[in-house]
Amino acid sequence: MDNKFITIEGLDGAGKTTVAHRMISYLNQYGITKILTTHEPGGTPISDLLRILIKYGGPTDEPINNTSELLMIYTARLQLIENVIKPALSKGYWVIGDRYDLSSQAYQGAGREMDTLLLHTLSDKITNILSPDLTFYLDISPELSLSRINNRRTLDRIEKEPLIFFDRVRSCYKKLASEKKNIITIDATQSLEEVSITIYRYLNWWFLCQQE
Ligand code: Z5A
Repeated sequence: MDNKFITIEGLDGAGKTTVAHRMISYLNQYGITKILTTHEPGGTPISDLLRILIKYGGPTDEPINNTSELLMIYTARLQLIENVIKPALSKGYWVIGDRYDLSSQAYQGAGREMDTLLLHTLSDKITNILSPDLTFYLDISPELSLSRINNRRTLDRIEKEPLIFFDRVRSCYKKLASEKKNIITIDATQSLEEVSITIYRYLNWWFLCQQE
C-alpha cells in the first residue's frame, strides 16, 4: 500500500504517544516497516529549540505574545514538514504524527481565543503543502487529562492554563472532528487496550477501503 500520513490528536494524557507506538506494531503486521513518528512541536534541531521556547518560555520572564507563540509553532511545523516529513514520505515511509495542524486550531484558535484570520491563513498554507490522510482524535475531558498528567515533574506554560481553556480546546477538536470525514473520534476514556482495539478496527476498515 502507498505511504500514508496519519496524525493523532487530543488533550495531554489522551494517550497519543502510547497509541502512536502501538500503531507501529500494528502496521508491522501488515508488512509496513518503513515508519517514522513525529511529535510536535519539535522534530528538527530548530523545531526542538522552538519547542523549548513554546513550552517553557525564554531564560527570563519575558511574556510571550499569543501571535508570537502561533508563529513559533508554525515555524517549527514548517521546518518539520520540509526537512523531515516530506523527505520521509518521498522515500516511501509512513509517517505517524503525534499532533499536527489540528492542535493549533484547538489550542491557539480556541484555547487562546485568537483572531482566526492569521491562523487560518497559516493553516491553509500548511495544509496545502501536506494534509493528513487520516486523523485519530482521542477524546477525553480536561479533568481526566489533568489527572493523567498530574504526577509530571513540571507543567509547561500551556498545561498551567485553567480548565476553561481546555474546555474550549476540547470543544474545538470535537467540532472539527464532526465536520471532517477523515477525522475519527475515539473515546479515550476507555482502557488503553480498548482504545488500541478501536483504532485497529478503524485502520483495518480503512485499509479495505483503500484497496477498493
Ligand atoms: N501545542 C499547541 O499549543 N499547539 C500546537 O499546534 C501544538 C502543540 C503542536 C505539547 O506538549 C504542548 O504543545 C501541548 C499542546 C501544545 N501542551 N499542552 N497542554 P507535549 O508534547 O509535552 O505533550 P502532549 O503532546 O500533550 O503529549 P502527552 O502529554 O505526553 O500526552 P499523550 O501523548 O496524549 O499521552 P501518553 O504520553 O500516551 O499518556 C500519558 C499518560 O496517560 C501515561 O501514563 C499513559 O499510560 C496514561 N494513559 C494514556 N491513555 C490512557 C488510557 N486510555 N487509560 C489509562 N491511562 C492512560
